[in-house]
Amino acid sequence: AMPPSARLLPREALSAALPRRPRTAHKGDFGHVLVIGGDHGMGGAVRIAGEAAARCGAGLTSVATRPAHVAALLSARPELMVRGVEAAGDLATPLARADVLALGPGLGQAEWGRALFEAVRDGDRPMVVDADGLNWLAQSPARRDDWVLTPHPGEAARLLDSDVADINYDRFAAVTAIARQYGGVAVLKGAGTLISDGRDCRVCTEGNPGMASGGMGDALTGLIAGFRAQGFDALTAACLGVQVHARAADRAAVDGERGLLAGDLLDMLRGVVNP
Ligand code: NPW
Ligand code: AMP
Ligand code: MG
Repeated sequence: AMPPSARLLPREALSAALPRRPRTAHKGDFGHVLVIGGDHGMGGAVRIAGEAAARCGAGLTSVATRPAHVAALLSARPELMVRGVEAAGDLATPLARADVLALGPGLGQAEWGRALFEAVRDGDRPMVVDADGLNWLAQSPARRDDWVLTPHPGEAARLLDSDVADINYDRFAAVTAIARQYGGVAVLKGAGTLISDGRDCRVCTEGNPGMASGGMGDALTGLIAGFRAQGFDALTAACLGVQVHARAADRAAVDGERGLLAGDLLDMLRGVVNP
Protein backbone atom coordinates (compact mmCIF):
# COMPACT_ATOMS: atom_id res chain seq x y z
CA ALA A 1 0.00 0.00 0.00
CA MET A 2 1.07 3.59 -0.64
CA PRO A 3 1.81 5.66 2.48
CA PRO A 4 -0.14 8.95 2.79
CA SER A 5 3.03 10.97 2.08
CA ALA A 6 3.30 9.38 -1.39
CA ARG A 7 1.84 10.85 -4.61
CA LEU A 8 1.81 9.68 -8.21
CA LEU A 9 3.70 11.84 -10.73
CA PRO A 10 0.93 13.47 -12.81
CA ARG A 11 1.14 12.83 -16.56
CA GLU A 12 0.87 16.55 -17.36
CA ALA A 13 3.91 17.41 -15.21
CA LEU A 14 6.20 17.43 -18.26
CA SER A 15 4.22 19.94 -20.30
CA ALA A 16 3.96 22.19 -17.24
CA ALA A 17 7.70 22.07 -16.46
CA LEU A 18 9.05 22.14 -20.02
CA PRO A 19 7.65 25.16 -21.91
CA ARG A 20 9.14 26.32 -25.22
CA ARG A 21 12.49 28.04 -24.97
CA PRO A 22 12.70 31.83 -25.15
CA ARG A 23 13.64 32.97 -28.69
CA THR A 24 16.84 34.60 -27.40
CA ALA A 25 18.13 31.58 -25.47
CA HIS A 26 21.82 30.61 -25.70
CA LYS A 27 23.73 27.56 -24.53
CA GLY A 28 25.01 29.35 -21.42
CA ASP A 29 21.42 29.42 -20.15
CA PHE A 30 21.20 25.64 -19.88
CA GLY A 31 24.20 24.61 -17.84
CA HIS A 32 27.21 22.36 -18.24
CA VAL A 33 27.12 18.69 -17.19
CA LEU A 34 30.29 16.70 -16.54
CA VAL A 35 29.88 12.90 -16.64
CA ILE A 36 32.63 11.04 -14.75
CA GLY A 37 33.12 7.31 -15.23
CA GLY A 38 33.80 4.66 -17.85
CA ASP A 39 36.57 2.42 -16.55
CA HIS A 40 37.94 -0.25 -18.90
CA GLY A 41 35.11 -2.25 -20.44
CA MET A 42 32.41 0.30 -19.57
CA GLY A 43 33.01 3.24 -21.89
CA GLY A 44 29.46 2.87 -23.18
CA ALA A 45 27.99 3.90 -19.82
CA VAL A 46 29.45 7.42 -20.02
CA ARG A 47 28.44 7.75 -23.67
CA ILE A 48 24.83 6.90 -22.79
CA ALA A 49 24.79 9.26 -19.78
CA GLY A 50 26.40 12.06 -21.78
CA GLU A 51 23.99 11.70 -24.70
CA ALA A 52 21.03 11.66 -22.31
CA ALA A 53 22.20 14.89 -20.65
CA ALA A 54 22.63 16.57 -24.02
CA ARG A 55 19.31 15.27 -25.39
CA CYS A 56 17.30 16.60 -22.46
CA GLY A 57 18.62 20.07 -23.14
CA ALA A 58 21.84 20.67 -21.21
CA GLY A 59 23.73 23.54 -22.83
CA LEU A 60 27.09 21.75 -22.77
CA THR A 61 28.05 18.20 -21.90
CA SER A 62 31.53 16.97 -21.05
CA VAL A 63 32.76 13.46 -20.29
CA ALA A 64 35.80 12.55 -18.19
CA THR A 65 36.80 8.95 -18.80
CA ARG A 66 39.65 6.55 -19.51
CA PRO A 67 41.91 7.92 -22.27
CA ALA A 68 41.30 4.67 -24.20
CA HIS A 69 37.64 5.69 -24.70
CA VAL A 70 38.15 9.22 -25.95
CA ALA A 71 38.40 8.54 -29.70
CA ALA A 72 35.39 6.25 -29.83
CA LEU A 73 33.22 8.70 -27.90
CA LEU A 74 34.21 11.62 -30.10
CA SER A 75 33.50 9.82 -33.31
CA ALA A 76 30.15 8.56 -32.02
CA ARG A 77 28.98 11.89 -30.60
CA PRO A 78 31.16 14.89 -31.55
CA GLU A 79 28.89 17.27 -29.61
CA LEU A 80 30.35 15.85 -26.38
CA MET A 81 33.57 17.32 -25.00
CA VAL A 82 35.64 14.32 -23.98
CA ARG A 83 38.69 14.37 -21.75
CA GLY A 84 40.97 11.45 -21.03
CA VAL A 85 41.68 11.10 -17.31
CA GLU A 86 44.62 9.03 -16.07
CA ALA A 87 44.36 10.15 -12.46
CA ALA A 88 42.27 12.40 -10.25
CA GLY A 89 44.49 15.45 -10.87
CA ASP A 90 43.35 15.49 -14.50
CA LEU A 91 39.83 16.33 -13.31
CA ALA A 92 40.69 19.84 -12.08
CA THR A 93 40.07 21.66 -15.37
CA PRO A 94 36.82 19.92 -16.35
CA LEU A 95 35.51 20.23 -12.79
CA ALA A 96 36.10 23.97 -12.76
CA ARG A 97 33.96 24.36 -15.92
CA ALA A 98 31.05 22.14 -14.85
CA ASP A 99 27.83 23.16 -13.13
CA VAL A 100 26.58 19.64 -12.31
CA LEU A 101 28.32 16.25 -12.11
CA ALA A 102 27.04 12.80 -13.07
CA LEU A 103 29.30 10.56 -11.04
CA GLY A 104 29.48 6.82 -11.40
CA PRO A 105 28.35 5.32 -14.72
CA GLY A 106 30.85 2.55 -15.40
CA LEU A 107 33.21 4.09 -12.82
CA GLY A 108 34.26 0.62 -11.73
CA GLN A 109 35.41 -0.86 -8.46
CA ALA A 110 39.16 -0.50 -9.05
CA GLU A 111 41.63 2.10 -7.75
CA TRP A 112 41.05 4.46 -10.72
CA GLY A 113 37.37 4.78 -9.87
CA ARG A 114 37.99 5.20 -6.18
CA ALA A 115 40.44 8.05 -6.79
CA LEU A 116 37.97 9.90 -9.05
CA PHE A 117 35.13 9.36 -6.59
CA GLU A 118 37.17 10.73 -3.68
CA ALA A 119 38.36 13.72 -5.71
CA VAL A 120 34.80 14.78 -6.42
CA ARG A 121 32.66 13.68 -3.48
CA ASP A 122 33.45 16.60 -1.17
CA GLY A 123 33.61 19.29 -3.86
CA ASP A 124 31.15 22.14 -4.26
CA ARG A 125 29.25 21.00 -7.38
CA PRO A 126 25.77 19.47 -7.15
CA MET A 127 25.81 15.91 -8.41
CA VAL A 128 23.90 12.82 -9.40
CA VAL A 129 25.54 9.68 -8.01
CA ASP A 130 24.79 6.30 -9.58
CA ALA A 131 26.20 2.84 -10.19
CA ASP A 132 29.77 2.43 -8.91
CA GLY A 133 29.60 5.93 -7.42
CA LEU A 134 26.95 4.48 -5.08
CA ASN A 135 29.09 1.44 -4.37
CA TRP A 136 31.98 3.70 -3.30
CA LEU A 137 29.57 5.80 -1.24
CA ALA A 138 28.31 2.69 0.56
CA GLN A 139 31.91 1.95 1.54
CA SER A 140 32.57 5.46 2.91
CA PRO A 141 29.23 7.04 3.81
CA ALA A 142 28.76 10.81 3.54
CA ARG A 143 25.89 13.29 3.62
CA ARG A 144 25.04 16.11 1.21
CA ASP A 145 21.87 18.12 0.68
CA ASP A 146 22.48 18.80 -3.00
CA TRP A 147 22.89 15.36 -4.51
CA VAL A 148 20.55 12.87 -6.12
CA LEU A 149 21.30 9.19 -5.50
CA THR A 150 19.80 6.73 -8.03
CA PRO A 151 20.17 3.15 -6.76
CA HIS A 152 18.59 0.02 -8.20
CA PRO A 153 17.56 -2.42 -5.47
CA GLY A 154 21.02 -4.07 -5.48
CA GLU A 155 22.73 -0.72 -4.92
CA ALA A 156 20.09 0.29 -2.37
CA ALA A 157 20.84 -2.86 -0.40
CA ARG A 158 24.53 -1.88 -0.27
CA LEU A 159 23.68 1.68 0.81
CA LEU A 160 21.47 0.45 3.66
CA ASP A 161 23.61 -2.58 4.53
CA SER A 162 20.58 -4.73 3.81
CA ASP A 163 19.60 -7.24 1.10
CA VAL A 164 17.55 -7.01 -2.09
CA ALA A 165 14.59 -8.95 -0.64
CA ASP A 166 14.40 -6.53 2.29
CA ILE A 167 14.55 -3.49 0.01
CA ASN A 168 11.75 -4.80 -2.20
CA TYR A 169 9.61 -5.82 0.79
CA ASP A 170 9.07 -2.12 1.63
CA ARG A 171 10.37 0.10 -1.15
CA PHE A 172 8.82 3.24 0.40
CA ALA A 173 10.71 2.68 3.64
CA ALA A 174 13.93 1.99 1.73
CA VAL A 175 13.87 5.13 -0.43
CA THR A 176 13.00 7.29 2.59
CA ALA A 177 15.80 5.74 4.65
CA ILE A 178 18.38 6.39 1.92
CA ALA A 179 17.36 10.04 1.60
CA ARG A 180 17.44 10.51 5.39
CA GLN A 181 20.74 8.72 5.90
CA TYR A 182 22.65 10.26 2.98
CA GLY A 183 20.81 13.59 2.54
CA GLY A 184 19.51 15.04 -0.72
CA VAL A 185 17.10 13.11 -2.93
CA ALA A 186 16.95 9.34 -3.40
CA VAL A 187 15.53 7.55 -6.46
CA LEU A 188 14.80 3.85 -5.95
CA LYS A 189 14.67 2.38 -9.46
CA GLY A 190 12.65 -0.56 -10.78
CA ALA A 191 8.99 -0.94 -11.85
CA GLY A 192 7.22 1.92 -10.04
CA THR A 193 10.33 4.03 -9.41
CA LEU A 194 10.13 6.00 -6.14
CA ILE A 195 11.60 9.45 -5.49
CA SER A 196 12.04 10.80 -1.94
CA ASP A 197 13.57 13.83 -0.27
CA GLY A 198 13.26 12.09 3.11
CA ARG A 199 9.73 13.46 3.68
CA ASP A 200 7.51 13.25 0.61
CA CYS A 201 7.56 10.39 -1.84
CA ARG A 202 6.64 10.39 -5.57
CA VAL A 203 5.78 7.32 -7.61
CA CYS A 204 6.37 6.95 -11.37
CA THR A 205 3.73 4.77 -13.01
CA GLU A 206 5.17 5.03 -16.53
CA GLY A 207 7.89 2.78 -17.98
CA ASN A 208 7.94 -0.90 -18.95
CA PRO A 209 9.93 -4.14 -18.55
CA GLY A 210 11.77 -3.45 -21.82
CA MET A 211 13.85 -1.19 -19.57
CA ALA A 212 15.38 -4.21 -17.87
CA SER A 213 18.52 -4.03 -20.04
CA GLY A 214 22.07 -2.75 -19.61
CA GLY A 215 22.60 0.99 -19.92
CA MET A 216 19.08 2.07 -18.95
CA GLY A 217 20.19 3.38 -15.57
CA ASP A 218 23.10 5.23 -17.14
CA ALA A 219 20.59 7.12 -19.32
CA LEU A 220 18.59 8.14 -16.23
CA THR A 221 21.72 9.50 -14.54
CA GLY A 222 22.42 11.76 -17.51
CA LEU A 223 18.83 12.98 -17.64
CA ILE A 224 18.66 14.01 -13.99
CA ALA A 225 22.03 15.77 -14.27
CA GLY A 226 20.84 17.48 -17.45
CA PHE A 227 17.71 18.83 -15.78
CA ARG A 228 19.71 19.90 -12.74
CA ALA A 229 22.05 21.85 -15.04
CA GLN A 230 19.02 23.60 -16.54
CA GLY A 231 18.20 25.05 -13.14
CA PHE A 232 15.71 22.61 -11.61
CA ASP A 233 16.19 21.79 -7.92
CA ALA A 234 17.24 18.28 -6.93
CA LEU A 235 13.73 16.93 -6.28
CA THR A 236 12.22 18.44 -9.43
CA ALA A 237 15.14 17.30 -11.59
CA ALA A 238 14.84 13.78 -10.20
CA CYS A 239 11.09 13.64 -10.89
CA LEU A 240 11.50 15.08 -14.40
CA GLY A 241 14.38 12.74 -15.20
CA VAL A 242 12.49 9.66 -14.05
CA GLN A 243 9.33 10.62 -15.91
CA VAL A 244 11.08 11.61 -19.15
CA HIS A 245 13.11 8.37 -19.03
CA ALA A 246 10.02 6.20 -18.55
CA ARG A 247 7.97 8.00 -21.18
CA ALA A 248 10.74 7.79 -23.77
CA ALA A 249 11.02 4.06 -23.04
CA ASP A 250 7.25 3.66 -23.47
CA ARG A 251 7.41 5.46 -26.82
CA ALA A 252 10.36 3.33 -27.92
CA ALA A 253 8.52 0.16 -26.84
CA VAL A 254 5.67 0.56 -29.34
CA ASP A 255 7.65 -1.90 -31.49
CA GLY A 256 7.92 -4.32 -28.55
CA GLU A 257 9.48 -4.45 -25.11
CA ARG A 258 11.84 -7.39 -25.58
CA GLY A 259 15.08 -6.18 -27.11
CA LEU A 260 14.58 -2.53 -26.16
CA LEU A 261 17.96 -0.79 -25.80
CA ALA A 262 18.97 2.35 -23.94
CA GLY A 263 19.98 3.82 -27.30
CA ASP A 264 16.39 3.40 -28.55
CA LEU A 265 15.23 5.47 -25.57
CA LEU A 266 17.77 8.21 -26.37
CA ASP A 267 16.28 8.48 -29.88
CA MET A 268 12.86 9.30 -28.38
CA LEU A 269 14.03 11.96 -25.93
CA ARG A 270 13.65 15.04 -28.09
CA GLY A 271 9.96 14.37 -28.61
CA VAL A 272 9.41 13.78 -24.91
CA VAL A 273 11.20 16.93 -23.66
CA ASN A 274 9.33 19.14 -26.15
CA PRO A 275 5.79 18.24 -25.06
P1 NPW B 1 20.78 -10.45 -9.09
O1 NPW B 1 21.80 -10.51 -10.19
O2 NPW B 1 19.37 -10.34 -9.64
O3 NPW B 1 20.93 -11.43 -8.03
P2 NPW B 1 25.59 -4.31 -9.89
P3 NPW B 1 25.38 -3.27 -12.54
C1 NPW B 1 21.09 -6.67 -8.23
C2 NPW B 1 27.96 -0.27 -15.55
N1 NPW B 1 27.23 -0.57 -16.79
N2 NPW B 1 16.03 -5.84 -8.50
C3 NPW B 1 21.50 -7.92 -8.94
O4 NPW B 1 20.98 -9.02 -8.30
C4 NPW B 1 27.20 0.49 -14.49
O5 NPW B 1 27.16 1.87 -14.74
C5 NPW B 1 27.87 -0.33 -17.94
C6 NPW B 1 16.75 -6.67 -7.73
C7 NPW B 1 23.02 -7.93 -8.80
O6 NPW B 1 23.37 -8.48 -7.54
C8 NPW B 1 28.04 0.16 -13.27
O7 NPW B 1 29.13 1.05 -13.19
C9 NPW B 1 27.30 -0.57 -19.18
N3 NPW B 1 18.10 -6.79 -7.78
C10 NPW B 1 28.55 -1.25 -13.56
O8 NPW B 1 28.30 -1.49 -14.94
C11 NPW B 1 25.96 -1.21 -19.30
C12 NPW B 1 18.73 -6.06 -8.64
O9 NPW B 1 22.26 -5.83 -8.26
C13 NPW B 1 23.37 -6.54 -8.80
C14 NPW B 1 18.07 -5.18 -9.48
C15 NPW B 1 27.85 -2.31 -12.75
O10 NPW B 1 26.43 -2.08 -12.73
C16 NPW B 1 25.60 -1.95 -18.02
C17 NPW B 1 23.70 -6.05 -10.19
O11 NPW B 1 24.06 -4.76 -10.04
C18 NPW B 1 25.88 -1.16 -16.76
O12 NPW B 1 24.97 -0.08 -16.58
C19 NPW B 1 16.66 -5.08 -9.39
N4 NPW B 1 15.94 -4.22 -10.17
N5 NPW B 1 18.96 -4.58 -10.25
C20 NPW B 1 28.02 -0.15 -20.40
N6 NPW B 1 27.41 -0.31 -21.60
O13 NPW B 1 29.14 0.34 -20.31
C21 NPW B 1 20.14 -5.08 -9.90
N7 NPW B 1 20.01 -5.97 -8.90
O14 NPW B 1 26.43 -5.38 -9.35
O15 NPW B 1 25.53 -3.04 -9.12
O16 NPW B 1 26.02 -4.12 -11.38
O17 NPW B 1 24.10 -2.66 -12.16
O18 NPW B 1 25.37 -4.14 -13.73
P1 AMP C 1 19.95 0.10 -14.03
O1 AMP C 1 19.62 -1.16 -13.29
O2 AMP C 1 20.84 1.01 -13.28
O3 AMP C 1 20.41 -0.13 -15.44
O4 AMP C 1 18.58 0.91 -14.18
C1 AMP C 1 17.49 0.33 -14.87
C2 AMP C 1 16.48 1.42 -15.25
O5 AMP C 1 15.39 0.81 -15.94
C3 AMP C 1 15.88 2.10 -14.04
O6 AMP C 1 15.52 3.43 -14.36
C4 AMP C 1 14.64 1.25 -13.77
O7 AMP C 1 13.62 1.96 -13.08
C5 AMP C 1 14.19 0.90 -15.18
N1 AMP C 1 13.50 -0.39 -15.18
C6 AMP C 1 14.06 -1.61 -15.13
N2 AMP C 1 13.12 -2.56 -15.13
C7 AMP C 1 11.92 -1.92 -15.19
C8 AMP C 1 10.55 -2.36 -15.21
N3 AMP C 1 10.24 -3.66 -15.16
N4 AMP C 1 9.58 -1.41 -15.25
C9 AMP C 1 9.90 -0.12 -15.29
N5 AMP C 1 11.16 0.35 -15.27
C10 AMP C 1 12.15 -0.53 -15.21
MG1 MG D 1 22.92 1.05 -13.20
